[in-house]
Amino acid sequence: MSLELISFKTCPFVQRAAITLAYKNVDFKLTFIDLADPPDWFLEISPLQKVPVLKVDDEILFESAVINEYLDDITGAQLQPKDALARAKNRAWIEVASNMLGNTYMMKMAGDKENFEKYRARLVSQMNRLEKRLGDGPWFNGEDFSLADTAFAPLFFHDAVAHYRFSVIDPETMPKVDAWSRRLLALPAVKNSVVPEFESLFLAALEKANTYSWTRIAA
Ligand SMILES: N[C@@H](CCC(=O)N[C@@H](CS)C(=O)NCC(=O)O)C(=O)O
Repeated sequence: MSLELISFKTCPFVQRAAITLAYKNVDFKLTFIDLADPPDWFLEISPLQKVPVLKVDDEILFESAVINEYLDDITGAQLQPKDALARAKNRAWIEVASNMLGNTYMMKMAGDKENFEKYRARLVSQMNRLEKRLGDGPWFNGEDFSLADTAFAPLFFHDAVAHYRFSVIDPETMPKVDAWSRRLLALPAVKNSVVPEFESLFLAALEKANTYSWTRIAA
């Protein structure tokens, strides 16, 4: 079976799949597209016209959470709880992570301080809720590393961009989130889940869109 992951270089949702694949040592082909000018073949195969798309031989899968569950099902030791309720709760929290990724994007892409602060406040409140959900770790479910970890890792990766310049994690009030985040960022599968030029591409996008976050970096 051949696996091909269709990617955009700064997309955190693609990063989830890349982390799962690397963590499980699975070989795959990585194909980059430019979302500003998507090729026709991509528009043809992607129902929501979004990345990630996973090609499994000639079949098409989309949606990062679904792709990760499939990848987990077909490879190695399972990264999902066996208990049905625990598994469902993990899925629900992965959805929270998706929402938080959306708020992170909206915060960094905000054109003015007011919108930046609006999305920042939403994220801080979500991080506080996450802090209450976490146990003693080391991972989201305790001892067992899971797809919840591979789904949240890109959020923390983006939180750390520009030397934590826009981090919403307060180590004093969110010690569990802070420790979990740093543990995830230290994993090779997470470190190597983006291209080396990730940060410069991301910052260039902030500059190009004339964002409030860029004016703060440039000041
Ligand atoms: N719910 C989707 C979200 C994927 C997503 O938003 N991808 C963005 C890039 S990071 C995208 O392809 N955007 C293109 C568009 O919306 O036209 C998932 O989890 O896979």
